[in-house]
Amino acid sequence: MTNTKLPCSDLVDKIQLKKSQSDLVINGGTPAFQQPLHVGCPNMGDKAAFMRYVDQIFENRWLSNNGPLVQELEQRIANYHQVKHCVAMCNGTIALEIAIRALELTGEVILPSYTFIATAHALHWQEITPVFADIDPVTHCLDTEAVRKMITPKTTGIIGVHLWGHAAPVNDLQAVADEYGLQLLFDAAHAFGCSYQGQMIGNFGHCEVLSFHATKFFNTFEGGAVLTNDDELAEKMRLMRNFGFAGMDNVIHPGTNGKMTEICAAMGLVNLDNLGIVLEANRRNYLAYQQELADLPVRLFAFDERERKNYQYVVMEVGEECPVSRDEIVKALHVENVLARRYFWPGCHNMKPFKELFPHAGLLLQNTQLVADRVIVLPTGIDINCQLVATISNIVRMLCN
Ligand code: T4K
Repeated sequence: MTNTKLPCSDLVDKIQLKKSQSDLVINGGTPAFQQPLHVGCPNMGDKAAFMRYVDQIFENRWLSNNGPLVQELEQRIANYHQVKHCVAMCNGTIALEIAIRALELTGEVILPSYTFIATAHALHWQEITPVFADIDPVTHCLDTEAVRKMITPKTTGIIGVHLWGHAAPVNDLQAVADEYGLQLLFDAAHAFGCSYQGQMIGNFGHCEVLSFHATKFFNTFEGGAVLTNDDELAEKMRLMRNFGFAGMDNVIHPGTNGKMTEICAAMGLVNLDNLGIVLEANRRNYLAYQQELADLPVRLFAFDERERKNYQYVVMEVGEECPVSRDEIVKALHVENVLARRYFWPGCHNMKPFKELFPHAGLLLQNTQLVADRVIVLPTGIDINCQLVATISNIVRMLCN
């Protein structure tokens, strides 16, 4: 593991300390931070190690098409998640699309509306109707009973989303899928390195889809993968990501271009060596937020301490008991240069094209609406430290008092 120093010191030197409410920018003060603090600032490993891989790529003259670095990355990610196959792809959305096609989903597929829009787009893009089911207001993941209510004769599958890295109700969803003969897969874009009942994500449903986007716990610039224990499914997806080629001039399956490049795999290999540091920073920041926000009328999303998690998303919920609204807090944080996010407001069902296609979907999505109106995601990662967390939390405190 590389021993990279956490690069927070520059930011700490430039903090504008706030002692009273009049110091807030909304009251005429100067911003707490000179540079914007992003949710999703990339966690990057050792640059020198990356450059050594670049040299190797130039020497090999092998840039794409299942190159040696992609194969090494796949093996290491499969080992990490204790799963048989990792099929690397160019991004998480294409990985979802390929998994959906490989499972031959058609008609209607049930998923949460409270997710990143890519989950719903991946279905709609393939002329499958996304049917939005409500979530549990505590876990923010699919509510199994709500899923049951949305099943029709046209339903062919369920996509559970492990939101914030917290596992969807895997066993209950599997029981429903078995009862109705449906395919089950998981959007595990947030769940790299997380577990469910002690077993690593990647081992549930027919397959699980990871995202390695720049903003994720683990990134390959852009990238994604499907994890599965199903040999046939893995083989099918390998064909599909490479136009269906089974050797020179031999196309044996419909396909697309979902390949990961060697340069992306190089970034992944470097970032895998840095995962311990990212996890340590994320956990430290999460615990610091927990302590700093404990006495405020907000709630920090709680993770099950028995499970493995990556703490990549620090999710703060602003309830009705709070004297200021969620949107007022976000606005006040933004002018302080804390670019907190309202993920995943307003819910997929309120975005195009789904808003027009299903104008009444919200009637059955009351918990989705409630949660989407409450959540603020705060900055974390290796560029954030406890002092920055304290400053951000202090702004929230002043707004709430
Ligand atoms: N399923 C779920 C549940 C997902 O959350 C996602 C992706 C997917 C599927 C699809 O996987 P991919 O096809 O993306 O692999 C971001 C990401 O773009 C998106 O990947 C992610 N989810 C989602 C949760 O967040 P945006 O539109 O909110 O933000 P974006 O990409 O503009 O970046 C956020 C902030 O991060 C920026 O304000 C600045 C900072 N940033 C970003 C990049 C790319 C940097 O500092 N450096 C960078 O290089 O979607």
